[in-house]
Amino acid sequence: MTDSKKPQAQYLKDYKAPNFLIDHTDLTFDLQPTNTTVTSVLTLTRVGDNQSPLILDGINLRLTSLSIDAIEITDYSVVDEQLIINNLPERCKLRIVTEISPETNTSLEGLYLSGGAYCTQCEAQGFRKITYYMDRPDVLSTFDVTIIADSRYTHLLSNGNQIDKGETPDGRHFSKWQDPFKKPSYLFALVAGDFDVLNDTYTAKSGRKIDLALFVDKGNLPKTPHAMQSLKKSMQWDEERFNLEYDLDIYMIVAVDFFNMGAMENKGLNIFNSKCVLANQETATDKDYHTIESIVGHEYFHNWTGNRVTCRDWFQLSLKEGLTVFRDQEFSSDLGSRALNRIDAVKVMRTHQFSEDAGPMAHPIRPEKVIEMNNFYTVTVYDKGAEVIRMMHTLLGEVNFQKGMALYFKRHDGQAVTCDDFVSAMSDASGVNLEQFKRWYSQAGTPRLNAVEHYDSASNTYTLTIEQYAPINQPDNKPLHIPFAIELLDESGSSIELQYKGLKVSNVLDVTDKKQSYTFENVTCKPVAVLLEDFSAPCILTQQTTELELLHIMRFARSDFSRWDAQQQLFIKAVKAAVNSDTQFQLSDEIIEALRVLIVSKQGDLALIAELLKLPSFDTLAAEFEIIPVDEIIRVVAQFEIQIATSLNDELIACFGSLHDDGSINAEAVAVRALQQICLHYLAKMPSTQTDKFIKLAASSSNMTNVLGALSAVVKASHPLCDDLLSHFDSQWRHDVLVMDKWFALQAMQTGEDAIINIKSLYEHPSFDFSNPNRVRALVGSFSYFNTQQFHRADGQGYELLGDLLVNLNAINPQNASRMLTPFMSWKRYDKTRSALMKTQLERLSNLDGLSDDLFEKVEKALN
Ligand code: B3K
Ligand code: ZN
Repeated sequence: MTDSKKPQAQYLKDYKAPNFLIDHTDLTFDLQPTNTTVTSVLTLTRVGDNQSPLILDGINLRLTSLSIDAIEITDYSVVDEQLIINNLPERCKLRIVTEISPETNTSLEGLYLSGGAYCTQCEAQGFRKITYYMDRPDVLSTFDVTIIADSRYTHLLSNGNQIDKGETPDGRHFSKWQDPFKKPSYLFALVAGDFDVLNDTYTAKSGRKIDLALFVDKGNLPKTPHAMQSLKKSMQWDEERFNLEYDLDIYMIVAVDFFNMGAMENKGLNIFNSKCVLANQETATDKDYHTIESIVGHEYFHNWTGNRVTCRDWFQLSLKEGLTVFRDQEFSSDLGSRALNRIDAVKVMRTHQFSEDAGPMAHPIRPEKVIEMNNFYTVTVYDKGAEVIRMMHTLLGEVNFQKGMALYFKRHDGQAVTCDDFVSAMSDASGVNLEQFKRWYSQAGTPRLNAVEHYDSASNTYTLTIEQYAPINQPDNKPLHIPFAIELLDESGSSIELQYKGLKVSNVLDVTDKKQSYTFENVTCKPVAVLLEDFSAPCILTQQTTELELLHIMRFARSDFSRWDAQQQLFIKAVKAAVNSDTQFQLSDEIIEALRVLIVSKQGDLALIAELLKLPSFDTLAAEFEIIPVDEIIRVVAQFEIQIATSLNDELIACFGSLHDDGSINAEAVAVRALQQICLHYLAKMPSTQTDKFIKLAASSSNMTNVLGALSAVVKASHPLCDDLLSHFDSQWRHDVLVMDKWFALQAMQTGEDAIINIKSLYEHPSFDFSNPNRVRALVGSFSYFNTQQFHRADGQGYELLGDLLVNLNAINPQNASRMLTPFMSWKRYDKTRSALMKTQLERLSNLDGLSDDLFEKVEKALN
């Protein structure tokens, strides 16, 4: 690529306010598969100096007419992806007519026709694929939208309220929508299709009645009640916890099969990936039910955090995403188990976010340089962004945090603002100084903390010294403001009150310096310290803790999250010791005994026990090594699992046999299934008549969680029942693509010499489709993320499989391709043979003709 052809980066520091406002946008769509006409009338006001031209963004548009105040003009230029018009009056109406081809748009961005429905996706910069526009989030406009289509598209939907509908003289029909709230173009939506509809209503706290409508493909109505319930719960929760009420008279959700992400929060008209809406007990797992509730909540919560107050520019994405993830996590925690939700969130941080932060795509939660914005919808912006909001919540407390939220809306409702504006509202409302805290927004990388403890029995004092280090890949980072929560346990497992100078003090230490010490008095015995309780900051902590101390924490910490965390540390320590040892290494008797107690006593939340029994994921373990010892980690984990399965075989059988769920999706039944599933995971490794019976029982259940638990257990154990059960599942579910995704994901986990050939042959399976992101992610995504043994084959065939896919996907759907590339980003962390093979695939992409901006940005970063 020559330099002039290289995609250009945008920088946060170059932000300039717009020269024009778009007071109103009037759009008319005449929908046709390959030649949809879009007529756009923009009411413009100049706000910049009168020399400045109007610059509109547009990609793949055929411009057919351009007029100002009803007079056709020719004095304009189209340069690259911009339409430039000079000498516009201070106020005018600009009419633009363009044509687009939704049917051939496979990028699933802009307006596209897939699965029999027209649908849009405009965030971040997809609106420019629909018409010429100031496609930036700080240009807010009211919208009127008219949709004209053939009558087989029975539902014609857009944002806001429907104000007209009828027939056209040529036998087609139309619908007209008006959105009274000003919004940026990325929140625009249009859907045209033939759907079944679930209608409901919600009465808001104020007494206002709101219509709710859920649109799904014909025949799917029985799978909609859970999503509708989730929506109503979200509306109620946001009123109760955040004092926020819905603002329009109708809230619509449409489920479509072809969608790049989970869902999109378009004003009044959310568009969802069907896998994030549709569920019944036979087809969806408990995890699916949880995900649906959380995503429905997430999109709903965006109505205030994202839509009413939006981002000034895309560098501020975490303003809405970090905050909204925090809100959806709190929603799930208030409605379900706080500990399990925290465990899930921390797993995401430790497996995906830490690795992103340590690799070539490392960026602060507010990035400073971007080539393709779609590449920045990352675990860093979303999940680390949510951790940053959570830290503010910890520093301020719930009452002050809510005061901060109220001030934020009072100041900025209807505006496009920055992350700094949010922090200012939090700080002004609470009186807490957050100046140093703001560094979390501008510094990339995971901070490392080292904790050193000292107990002085003569003075009964306990001193904790915390030192913070810049991440290895970000050596210039300055010390951060870190809320560091602790608990001290005595020998009997009771919590010791924290005292200093005779007074009780907070358990959240304000760490601000590079090195700081904290002394606590009246500590009458050497305590066992629970550090970074509840993962109070997204950091990597090192501390010298013995196995006995970790077992003590696992038993007695007041935070269930920290109990789980201690258990993870026990496993991690054991794996590391085993990897570094030449001899056969075993989990200690004490660890096995602790697991035995958990299974036998079954005390407390069974879902938590299930988590406590799981070994850490490959990625969590890999993070512990500079160069990832792939074969050793796989070997040691397999060895430990066999050890657990053998030593606790009787207990696991008894535990599985003693558990019964009532088939519902309440928390107790979900927990029972979770514990049964982990029992089966171990039991499948020790085939016996008894365990085969359990496996067959679960596999024939009418509950998908049980079925998938059995299938996953047999696949991972290469159990003799594996082939039969998989082929039965295929014949049973071929009619349901979403269920077949589970089957593809199971197939992707196969090991054995022919695994690669077998997986490739599934591209020919009637349910597979390269243009559908769900299918591609189910098969190839599961393979490259989770089938470590085959993906990292030393002969490079696993890498080649992913490389081939990316070459293919680059032309079909660059956004999906770029997401699928991620496993290659950490190529430098593998041994010489593997890293050279991965690099070859990256170079192959780098030399590809027509490489998309999405892939270019990541490939270039990876190789440099
Ligand atoms: N805001 C959308 C994500 C858009 C992704 C664009 N590539 C969904 C969400 O975070 O709620
Ligand atoms: Zn979001």
